Amino acid sequence: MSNKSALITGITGQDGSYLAELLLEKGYKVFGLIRRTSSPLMENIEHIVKEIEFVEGDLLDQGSLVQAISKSKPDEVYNLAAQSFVGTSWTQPVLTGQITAIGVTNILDAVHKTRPEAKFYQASSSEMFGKVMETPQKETTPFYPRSPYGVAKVYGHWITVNYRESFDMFACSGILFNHESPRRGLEFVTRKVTDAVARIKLGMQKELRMGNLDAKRDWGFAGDYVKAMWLMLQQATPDDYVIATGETHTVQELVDIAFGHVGLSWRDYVVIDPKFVRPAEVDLLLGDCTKAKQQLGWKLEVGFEQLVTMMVESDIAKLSKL
Ligand code: NAP
Ligand code: G4F
Repeated sequence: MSNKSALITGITGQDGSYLAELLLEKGYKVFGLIRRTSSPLMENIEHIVKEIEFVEGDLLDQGSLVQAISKSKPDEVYNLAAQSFVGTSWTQPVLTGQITAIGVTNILDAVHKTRPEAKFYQASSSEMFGKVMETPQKETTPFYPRSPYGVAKVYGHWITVNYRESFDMFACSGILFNHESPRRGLEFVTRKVTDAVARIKLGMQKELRMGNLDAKRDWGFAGDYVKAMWLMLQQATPDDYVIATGETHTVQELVDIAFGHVGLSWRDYVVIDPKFVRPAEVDLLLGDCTKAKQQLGWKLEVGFEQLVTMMVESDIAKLSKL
């Protein structure tokens, strides 16, 4: 068992919850940064809430980050907090930049000034590849972001590289392709679909309004992806890694599998609504994670169809209890 400690920003989110579970299993003392809200939502970490020590803070407030780091004295810092929904990044572009871009400098700099020996993980994204310059995308593929979110993540990525090169910090950036789970937020396409399929099956909803069904994504399971985050910080030297499945599927395939799993045809329920079509789309993401497989020994356990059916089953179980 480890006697290390870790500070996780974004602990209430999908990835934060799986990472906290993983680190607790490994014997870490886990600190979770939470921001003050009037109605705290802890659904994803309810089952482990007693094992986590919470520290108050916000990526927008550097003083609070310095205090959180001074209090927790972490060996490892995982920066998972972000305004993470691409759609909202067009309606709140400034806030997205402040949290998802400048927020990274706020925490990196707080680590550099108060705990420079701590290892740092930045949650970078395949959205940085945007209008892809090559397929499949790997660590050396040039970035061409297509949303304010993608632009902010490119900044977060490069400032992490810059602190590593300027100050010799152990800072890694994980370029993760889409990863999903029953804990995914309801506005992201996978969970939106599996929640709707469950509601339609249970007679609680009549139709599902969607945007672009032709977009292709490389979708994996979040539980597999947090293992890669941890592996990056256990290496002898810091580096950046693509984490992906190496398979791509259209949104239509996702919808087809989800409805098919409960014996329904998506064509009877899906309505295309321009409201969900984005001002600029990322048409195709497909990752090449050869480097992570070879250097980290990372491997995938859950495939695409298994992921979608797991999410449908989970949503049916949740909604059946209401
Ligand atoms: P998520 O479920 O949306 O969680 C985001 C987390 O960030 C929440 O805990 C949220 O806290 C926190 N947060 C937002 N603004 C904050 C602020 N100003 N200060 C402190 N905390 C703040 O996201 P996720 O899917 O777990 O993703 C984790 C990270 O990986 C994000 O940085 C995301 O951009 C990145 N990423 C995700 C994927 C993916 O497919 N999931 C792929 C590549 C990269 P509240 O509960 O208070 O809102
Ligand atoms: O599920 P999405 O909203 O995820 P997106 O935009 O790929 O971003 C996610 O993955 C990134 C990694 O590549 C993360 F960095 C980011 O934080 C987030 O987790 O949309 C996926 C695709 C898009 O092409 C979108 O246009 O689904 C398409 N789509 C079609 N109809 C829809 C809908 N997306 C949403 N959210 N809702 C729809 O009704």
